[in-house]
Amino acid sequence: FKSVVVPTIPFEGQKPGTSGLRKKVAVFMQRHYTENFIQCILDAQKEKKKGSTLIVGGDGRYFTTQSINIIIRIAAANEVSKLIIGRRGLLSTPAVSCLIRTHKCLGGIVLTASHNPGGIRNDFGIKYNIDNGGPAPDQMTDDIFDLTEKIHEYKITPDLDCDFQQPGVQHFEVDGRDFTVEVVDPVDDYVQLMKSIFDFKKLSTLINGSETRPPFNVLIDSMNGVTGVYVRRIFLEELGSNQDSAVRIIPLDNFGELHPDPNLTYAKDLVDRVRNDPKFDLGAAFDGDGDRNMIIGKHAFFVTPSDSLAVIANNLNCIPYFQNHGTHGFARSMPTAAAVDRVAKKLNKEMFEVPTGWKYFGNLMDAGRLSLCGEESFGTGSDHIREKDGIWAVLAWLSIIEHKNMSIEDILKEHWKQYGRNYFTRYDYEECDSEAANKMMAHLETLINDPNTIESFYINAGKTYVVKVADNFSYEDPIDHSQTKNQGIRFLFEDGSRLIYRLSGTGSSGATIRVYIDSYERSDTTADAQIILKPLVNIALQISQLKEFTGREEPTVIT
Ligand code: VG1
Ligand code: CO
Repeated sequence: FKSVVVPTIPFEGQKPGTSGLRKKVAVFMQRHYTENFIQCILDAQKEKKKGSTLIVGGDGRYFTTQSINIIIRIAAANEVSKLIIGRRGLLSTPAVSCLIRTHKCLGGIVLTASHNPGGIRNDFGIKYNIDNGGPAPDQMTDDIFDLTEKIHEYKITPDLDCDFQQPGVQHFEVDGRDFTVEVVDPVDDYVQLMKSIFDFKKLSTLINGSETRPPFNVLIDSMNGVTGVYVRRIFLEELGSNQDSAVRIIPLDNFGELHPDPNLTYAKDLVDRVRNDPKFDLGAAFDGDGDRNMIIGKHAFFVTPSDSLAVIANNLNCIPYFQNHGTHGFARSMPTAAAVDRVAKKLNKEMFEVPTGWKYFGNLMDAGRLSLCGEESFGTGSDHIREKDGIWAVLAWLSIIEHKNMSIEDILKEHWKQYGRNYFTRYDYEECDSEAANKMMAHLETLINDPNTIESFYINAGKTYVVKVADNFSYEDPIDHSQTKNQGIRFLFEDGSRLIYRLSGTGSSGATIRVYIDSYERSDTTADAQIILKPLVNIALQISQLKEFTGREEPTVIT
């Protein structure tokens, strides 16, 4: 095969957000659009791209096949030596991270827009992960973006056709060099990793029951995303869970027209089934690419991701991996409620607070200072890979339940009794007018810069909140000392309550405003979060004048 140089012109806005470049499928389908971006990803690797091996795969959404064909042809022409591709293009985000690490690759290209809807009218996405298995850091995504603004040609091998429906190795000669494509089973390596972390025998006994314990019934909802293939192998085949304990496990390129985001709004089917059928002891759902998880207990008892992180931190002794590897520090993203901080304090572990996005955990893990971390956005994970990991989180919970022989609700109640409870809720206002959202953020920026804001107070429903700190969160990475600014407007009150405002960096149209509300109670730990937090929610709307700026009466999603 011979490669050719194709002239092109830059496209505006190829700027990776919180987690990769996400746009409508139609945008990626424009002539040269995807080609440009792939060429820039490779060019950002400079000389290292030559002779490298890359992992390629994604959640199987519409445009996956087309984009993999483009990646194969551009990689071949750019002197990449080898691509390892998931069969049918499928790889969950955690599996990509796992494969990069086990095969010691230069990196991976993840084809997903994660929890965003898929299909021809919806979103596609491309994300680059580096050699540690984690999302490219800001420096690299900035480099990629700079390249996309200057690109004027790309290299491609137009006649190279390569099937990736079945596992196997294929060799090609491209411009006189060897180019290899290895198609792998998407699950094999990942399941090996999970078996090295958890005690599958114990988990199987938990699920199937024993002489002393009845079966523990799970209901797993893959929401038509990529986790279906992992759930089938791990839960149905390895752990022997019965066939009807897993639903929507065939990956569909439009996710069956649902929004593959595991929360109380978009995973409502699962929540309703578990609420109405007392047979189920645990319900879990994942997003399209399998890095997010939602855990609910019997009768749909909801575990907030912030609490999930804290409970896992408090029970790492139930998981063989941590017994073998020891435990270092814990971390959470800034908007995540601080429940895990209390566990860190008690266990005398280092605790880190990083900006939103999994890329900020990587350096700490590589430096051996971080074992377990999470985000309020249904992300939980550890240093076994460098991505959050939905299936891992469910296996972690099952390990804890097996060990403690308690229900999810009882585990949480015990935890709150010991540590107190961080009530947390997030209000999302999706697809707002961008200009209105920007104006609201500018208004908040003015407020935090006004010296009178400190010690000002807000009263709602008989509760008074005094502002102690008001700022825009910035972060210095403790390892490489890189600075990250403008990561969210914060109002920290004297009683420890917090209000945080951010604009989402994962949407593909308009602006999504996220308002995070967090309040700590030492003794009143079993109330309804929405009721407890109502006064703070009202104050959040008052401070931001969100309704006035956006015209929105209600959020689109509450988690
Ligand atoms: C959101 C979440 C963030 C998460 C990111 C990627 O980002 O808030 O916590 O890391 O999605 O998750 P944003 O900028 O929209 O708030 V995933 O599963 O979509 O890769
Ligand atoms: Co995801």
